[in-house]
Amino acid sequence: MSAKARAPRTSTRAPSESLSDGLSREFYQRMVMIRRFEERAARAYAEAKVGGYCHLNLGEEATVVGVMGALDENDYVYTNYREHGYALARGIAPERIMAELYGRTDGVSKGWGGSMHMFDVASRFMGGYGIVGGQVPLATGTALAIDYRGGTEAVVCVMGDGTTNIGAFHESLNIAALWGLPIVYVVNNNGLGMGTTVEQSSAEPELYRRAASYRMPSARVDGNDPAAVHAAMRIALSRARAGTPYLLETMTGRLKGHSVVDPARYRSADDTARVRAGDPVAAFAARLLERGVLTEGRIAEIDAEETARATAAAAFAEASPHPDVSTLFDFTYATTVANDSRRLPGEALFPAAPRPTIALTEVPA
Ligand SMILES: Cc1ncc(C[n+]2csc(CCOP(=O)(O)OP(=O)(O)O)c2C)c(N)n1
Ligand SMILES: [Mg+2]
Repeated sequence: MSAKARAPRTSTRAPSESLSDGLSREFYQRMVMIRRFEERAARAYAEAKVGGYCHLNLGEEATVVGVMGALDENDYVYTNYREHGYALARGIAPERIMAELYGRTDGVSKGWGGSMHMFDVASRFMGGYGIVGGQVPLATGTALAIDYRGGTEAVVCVMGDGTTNIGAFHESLNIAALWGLPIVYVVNNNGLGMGTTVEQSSAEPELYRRAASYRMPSARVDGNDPAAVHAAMRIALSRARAGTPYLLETMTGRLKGHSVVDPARYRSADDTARVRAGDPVAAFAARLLERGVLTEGRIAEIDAEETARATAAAAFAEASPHPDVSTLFDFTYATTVANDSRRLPGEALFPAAPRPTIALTEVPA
């Protein structure tokens, strides 16, 4: 691996670039699509249609759309468990994403992944990981494979603020910088890791600065502004493709609890009010209205279109069949593994080998 040019520079200044009117409208519609989808997902969860855990991108729509809008079709995407919005913005059909939440065969992971484990090779959407930081070394390995083969693709690895305290984050950034890998680490700083604030958990709370330990360029950007995120992401990607990995910190807020079942009692009323005041969907609508890019009428239409799309996705999911238990292991391992789904907890995985008989010799007194 040849050492490539690196720029040991960090910056808090977001590059200013305004989106074209057409792209602004497209980005706004995608943000509303995510908002309405996530609200519908929360309802389905409350109705016990969705099992397991369910984490939503409510409040993070501008970051999701800005990051994903900058990618090429051939780029690879890794995220954590808070991933529905990223899958939607990647162009995966809402019906397939909702069916995955419902655990049905038409789901993006054939119903076996659920909310946290969406995977779609065709769109190079590589998951969906429930272990905090689990995606970071895998994404870095993908960037290594691209570099090794001389490819032109890049990898984007999305994670939360809390993930920057996981050991694998530091190991991955170190090796990516040493070897000049084509990867952008997006740290979506929503201020909380479950109920713990960034200030309580990170000795350096300006997370983009952590990249400096690896002489990796980085920037912090307003994650509630899709145009700023998009512009910053384009710069990050062009650096990564040229062999300089990059860390982009997006400043967002979580509108709801950590997962759908979390009432978030640990949050102060002030904090909740602050996040609500920064709501990226409302803010972008107001901006586009002011610029004359959208009218009140068109905003209402988009809302109705996206509400209908989410409703249709839920109806599709409801009608999709449950997978047969005999397929439980079919898509889990690369090589065939016997379906062992009927084994009870505590039972041996393989039949016990006969115990060797040990002949005891009496020791004379
Ligand atoms: C290795 C590991 N430790 C702890 C957990 C439990 N856990 C799940 S999400 C989470 C918080 C992660 O916060 P952050 O990275 O900021 O992501 P966010 O949920 O805010 O998107 C924790 C501690 C886990 N899933 N994996
Ligand atoms: Mg967080």
